[in-house]
Amino acid sequence: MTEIAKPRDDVVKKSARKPLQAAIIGAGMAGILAAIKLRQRDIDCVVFEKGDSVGGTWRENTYPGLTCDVSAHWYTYSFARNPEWDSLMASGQAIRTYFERVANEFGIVPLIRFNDEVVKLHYTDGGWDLLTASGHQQHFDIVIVATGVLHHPNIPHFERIETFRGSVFHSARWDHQVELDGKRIGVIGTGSTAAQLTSALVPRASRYHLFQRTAQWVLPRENTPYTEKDKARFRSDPGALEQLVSELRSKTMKGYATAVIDANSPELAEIERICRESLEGVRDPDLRRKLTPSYRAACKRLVISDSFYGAIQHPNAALVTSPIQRIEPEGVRTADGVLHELDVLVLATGFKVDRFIRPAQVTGRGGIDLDDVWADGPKAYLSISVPGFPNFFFLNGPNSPVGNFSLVEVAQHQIEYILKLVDGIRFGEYAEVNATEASMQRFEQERCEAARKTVWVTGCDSWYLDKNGVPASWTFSYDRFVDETRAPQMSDFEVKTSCSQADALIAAPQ
Ligand code: N01
Repeated sequence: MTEIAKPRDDVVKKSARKPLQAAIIGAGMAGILAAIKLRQRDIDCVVFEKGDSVGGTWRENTYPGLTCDVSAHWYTYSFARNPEWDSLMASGQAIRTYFERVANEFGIVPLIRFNDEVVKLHYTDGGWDLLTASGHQQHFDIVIVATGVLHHPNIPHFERIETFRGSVFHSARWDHQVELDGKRIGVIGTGSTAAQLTSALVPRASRYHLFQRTAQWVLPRENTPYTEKDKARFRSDPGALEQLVSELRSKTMKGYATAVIDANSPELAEIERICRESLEGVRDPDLRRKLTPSYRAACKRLVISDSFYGAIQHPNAALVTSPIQRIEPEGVRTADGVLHELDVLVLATGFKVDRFIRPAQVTGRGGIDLDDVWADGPKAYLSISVPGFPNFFFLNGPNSPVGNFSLVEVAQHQIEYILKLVDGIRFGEYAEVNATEASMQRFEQERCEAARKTVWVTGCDSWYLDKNGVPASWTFSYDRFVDETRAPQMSDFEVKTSCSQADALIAAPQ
């Protein structure tokens, strides 16, 4: 039987603690979390943030209609619940404000080096030499990568896009100087972003064009507001709030978590039924046909919206399904020869999801390059540790649970696990720790095997799939994720003691 690491605080005296310096890369939801948790253990840390404020994806995305389609109370740190959420699903701005507030209240902001992108990390002398774009160099004992998944905009090549006379930008690079009211607006893409944009922009545009390459399944969900009475109850009764979080979690988990990992499950059939029923509400049969996906529901990430179908049926709106041929000065020319004249063109074309810490150059033990290790795609044991990269941990790393889950909760499970590994360093049990090659291989084999049953491989293209067509996600049950991240199985890790630790052992009185 494999042994389970014990909680170190219970078994090792405080005097045995080794002072550690940690680097956290990214000051988004996961980076703020890591900083709070490390500071609670008196571990010194510096947070490196390439932007000028905290919030990560909630700082970068500011597009009209931005809402988190995961319920707000579930998308909240368990140690900093927020009775003030206005509705079931919160706006992007409200979420950004929440993370800013938490970072301030927990004293994290002074630990952050803003506008300083990490460009190089090199493992040497039992720790990491870090270099930033500004030339700052520092040595750290551990590194926690919290750079997010949906971070680097995917900007496809559209022929002659540079000739467009109007304004063009990616959804995650919104240009707030551009006037929208009364304008002819085009949006390329039909993912979660485009669906939210459609609901927000149709009422404002003089004419709205949605350029669809693939129809999406849309799950309706009403964004119920919380009343002042609800909020007062959540403020005065934390138990009631926890009960609500638990209900919100189990509602999603019961249906969605099973549906995605088992394409033959009744849960998936039920999701499909609800989506179809909602689609039936589209009155024009031709529009309904165009909006009907030809693949299984949840194969791509489910779009959650109860306003998208209403918006796309508005007299101002047009769903364009003829492929985009090129961009012209006046607008978008499609393969059927039609020119769709536009003032504003938004690329809601998603993200490059295989970057993680990159483009930073990362070299581990013996000079191995992370780019080479990941030549076939990013991989990490339990999404957390990579063989050959000691004391280097990911939050929401490669193949972590993604989709319609709360990534806040996912990151909380992962940080607690990482802290147990860090405790081994802190209390002098070892100086270096990383997953073994064998555990990494076994995990990957099992993960790829489990992928065969998932809905993600049932015949659609999506950002869940890596370049080999394997889901770049957690392909097991969510329960297994919770279980496996409870505590490290130390036989899956390679540990090394430092020379000074070995000396101390020799010199220790018998
Ligand atoms: O991006 P996407 P997104 N020509 O990758 C199309 C999270 N999120 O920004 O399907 C024409 O889903 C592409 O077409 P196709 C969430 O996890 C969360 O919308 O490949 N079209 C597709 O329609 C989500 O999944 C919230 O045929 C092109 C679209 O662009 C993730 O972010 C809100 C094209 C890209 O869809 C990404 O969502 C918003 C081309 N050359 C986002 N290239 C929450 O509420 C691409 N497309 C939590």
